[in-house]
Amino acid sequence: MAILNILKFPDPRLRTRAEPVAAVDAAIDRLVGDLLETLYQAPGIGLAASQVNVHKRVIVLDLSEAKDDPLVLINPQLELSGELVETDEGCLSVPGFYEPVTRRAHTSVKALDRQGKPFSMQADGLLSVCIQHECDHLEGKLFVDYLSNLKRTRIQKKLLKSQRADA
Ligand code: QAP
Ligand code: CO
Repeated sequence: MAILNILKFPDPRLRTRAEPVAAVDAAIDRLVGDLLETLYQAPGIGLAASQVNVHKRVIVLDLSEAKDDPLVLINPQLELSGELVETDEGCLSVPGFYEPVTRRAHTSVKALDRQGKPFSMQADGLLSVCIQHECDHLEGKLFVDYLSNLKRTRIQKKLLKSQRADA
């Protein structure tokens, strides 16, 4: 397994729309393993393949305290319902920033698991928000897109500045 480099906002590659996975084969299994290792060492609660510059429809999440309960969604299809809820969201591609985002409370998901087997599930609370956030990445969308232009521009400036300092 390997720890992959996470693209940082405003890298334009984060705007790529991901392609469906045609077959859950050994290469996808390796990608899932690498995504989980990258997620755990970050550490984070969710990561989309788009964030490591692999434009395939694969996301991994783990909201457990012990980081021992991974959820893998391949080619996820979402149906949203319920009331609007506001959550402070962050993102490994937008390090150091958490801002409130409003989304639907309930998510119904159909996806393939790591073995390529179709399954469905329901989510509420933080898991629902996190699934919606990660699926947005597959469309090239980021949580900062829901913020005011002023807030987004300020975050962009600060991140570009710290990326220059890193280089
Ligand atoms: C998405 O994000 C999420 O700024 C997953 O310095 C997060 O795992 C959805 C992280 C919150 C809903 C609510 C962020 C790590 C991790 C940072 C993450 C940071 C270090 C973010
Ligand atoms: Co994110």
